[in-house]
Amino acid sequence: AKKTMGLLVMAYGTPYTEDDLERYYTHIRKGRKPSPEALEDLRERYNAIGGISPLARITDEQAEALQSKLNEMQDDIEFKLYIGLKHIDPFIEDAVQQMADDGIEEAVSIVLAPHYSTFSVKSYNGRAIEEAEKLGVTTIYSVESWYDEPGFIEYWSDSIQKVYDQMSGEERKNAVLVVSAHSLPMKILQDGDPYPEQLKTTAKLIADQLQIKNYEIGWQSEGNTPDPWIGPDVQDLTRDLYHEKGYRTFVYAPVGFVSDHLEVLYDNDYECKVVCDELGASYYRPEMPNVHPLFIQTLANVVLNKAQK
Ligand code: FEC
Repeated sequence: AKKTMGLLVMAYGTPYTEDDLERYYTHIRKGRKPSPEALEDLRERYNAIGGISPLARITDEQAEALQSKLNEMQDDIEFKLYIGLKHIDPFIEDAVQQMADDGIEEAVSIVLAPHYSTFSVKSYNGRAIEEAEKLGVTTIYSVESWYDEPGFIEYWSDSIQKVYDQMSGEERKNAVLVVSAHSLPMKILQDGDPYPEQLKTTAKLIADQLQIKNYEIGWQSEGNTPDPWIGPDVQDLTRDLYHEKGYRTFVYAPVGFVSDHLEVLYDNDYECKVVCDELGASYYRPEMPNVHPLFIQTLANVVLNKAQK
């Protein structure tokens, strides 16, 4: 008989309506309400990308596509999807509770973020496992990272190649690829967090595949807190590369993210573009994975591999 397994897909979450902004931001800030100014600043960023983020829709589409792909590609396991979000409902704990209510004994969990960090993936997986242990019904096998999966590298290489193909010969000659992920507070580095090394590996694999020599690592979207964050920030990096290395075409590949959302549509497509415009440089940003079949197939391979172990 076919065995049923839970498929716990975890992602960041985003406000569904403008009214959700404050509770969402408060959750990100671990329960501390943002100041009215900070809230207004965030509201303006969402307004600049059209009011709310497409992330909720895209996360659902990715999760549904992953479930379908997994159930299509093999006959031994029936995967049943549960979505658990980090900062808004349905929370990770809600999803785990639902699995327990449904009597799911085994599940594979995957976070829709490629690189492992104590701050991100570890906290998603930790919350899921803690809730599952409390309820005592479901054993969860957690995928920890997938930043070097061949299909993931191929997705980005193809997406970046399309951008280079659009350039004039002159633009291509002066182009640099900026490969980035979300910055995190520097303190994560003290305990040997693998996050920066994993980003470097993703960047190198993509650059090797494309035979691009001019590429750099950048960090983006750093938070509004007093601690120092990992750098260089992509905007500062852009200015430095323009002045010090003479690049005139900037291609931003935010490979630490997988969807069109605020941190890409605003932090790259608006903020980095402003810097490029100021400098008179060209701005390019390849398409995000979203529900691209190669990307979904890659996630499916990773989940299946975990399920069969
Ligand atoms: O709604 C949307 O479209 C955007 C959703 C969104 C994604 C995202 C991804 C990551 N974050 C990570 C870490 C941090 C840390 C802080 C932080 C703050 C924010 C704020 C918003 C926000 N993040 Fe986020 N992040 C998204 C949205 N993030 C909004 C609050 C306003 C601001 O600071 O800009 C700082 C928390 C603090 O103040 O103490 C740290 C990491 C990722 C990538 C991995 C993942 O997806 O889990 C890491 C998407």
